[in-house]
Amino acid sequence: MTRFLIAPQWQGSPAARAMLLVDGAGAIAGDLPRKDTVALDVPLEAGESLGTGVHRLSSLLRVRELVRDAWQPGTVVIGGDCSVSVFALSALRTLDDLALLWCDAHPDINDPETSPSGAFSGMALRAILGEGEKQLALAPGLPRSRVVMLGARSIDPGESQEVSQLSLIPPAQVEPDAVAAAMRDTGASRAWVHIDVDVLDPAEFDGVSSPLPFGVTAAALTAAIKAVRAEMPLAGATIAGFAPRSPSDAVHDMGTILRLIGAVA
Ligand SMILES: [Mn+2]
Repeated sequence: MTRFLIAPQWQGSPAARAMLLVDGAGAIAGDLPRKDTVALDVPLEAGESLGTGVHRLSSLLRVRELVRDAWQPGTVVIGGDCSVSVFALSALRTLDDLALLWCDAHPDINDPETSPSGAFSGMALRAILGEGEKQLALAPGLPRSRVVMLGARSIDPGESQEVSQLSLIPPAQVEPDAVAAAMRDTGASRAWVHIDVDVLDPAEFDGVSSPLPFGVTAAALTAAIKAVRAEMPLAGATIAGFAPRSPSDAVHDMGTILRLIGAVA
């Protein structure tokens, strides 16, 4: 049985309409079994950077506290923006035997110095590696050798050096055996699957802040996740970035969302 943790949080997003992430989390929550779903009472306010290079840091720290308090093994965390993966991984007792499959159109591997926006979601993976703003970085961080990046196709100039050090699977090469092999090669014995829904191709998925062409199909992604699960158990998963522009748009995408949830749950 899987438990779902809903984090209707937007404070890490660079998008002009970041609050749509709150609507997206709510829409997903409405389609999950109520008895297995816990919705966090995330504050709506922006919060402050507290003198750091991370916008809205005070609110992000509060969301992290909420996620940690509610965390239980085997939980699927539903965002919100990609920051929720940092908070969920910070709740794990250890990252020692864990590999991370980062499925996202963006590497999210900026630090406060390279970030074009100051938005923490674009620094989320860097924080998981234990770097960037100290108040949010995991300590110890996950080694780069245990990250597999799937579907990235919008890489900031300040990120390319970092990305070149990771195991990379471009969108056109998302194929079950290749993804399973990349995860096996990390030497880890369990996996975390992070999915920003913008990894999907805009031809089959609408509800994201900045759609990017040449993405992954839901069929390819779910087949890849299935192959990974045949290799090693999941420690947990995140589904982030759902930002439908209207309730009817949310309905349009919900079949795909539920398919992704089915793949990780
Ligand atoms: Mn993204």
